[in-house]
Amino acid sequence: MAGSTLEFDDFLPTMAEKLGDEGLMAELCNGFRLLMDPARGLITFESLKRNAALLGLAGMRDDELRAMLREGDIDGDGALNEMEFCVLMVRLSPELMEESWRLMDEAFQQAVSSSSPLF
Ligand SMILES: [Ca+2]
Repeated sequence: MAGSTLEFDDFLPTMAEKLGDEGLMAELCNGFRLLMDPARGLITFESLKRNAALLGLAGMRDDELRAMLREGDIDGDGALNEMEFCVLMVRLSPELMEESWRLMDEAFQQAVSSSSPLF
């Protein structure tokens, strides 16, 4: 890595808030550098697993991460290059967002309907 000292842990969530969906798509493509294995310049299963939390994917299981790699791997080398990653992010992100909204909504409905003492 060519000496970038940006604090990505702090940077990414703030960025997501500020940019909204379309801006986030563009930045997700830039997320390639966060997720790649610096030694290979590719996103591998190991580098994806290590860094998935940066993209809000911390809850994904190993088989889901593998499926994601397989899905994005256009040239079949078992890893994602920058172009493959960008295409995959743009394709997957609406689904991921939809899914997290659905889960949040479900959790909320459950909390309300079980008349949790928290409410
Ligand atoms: Ca590939």
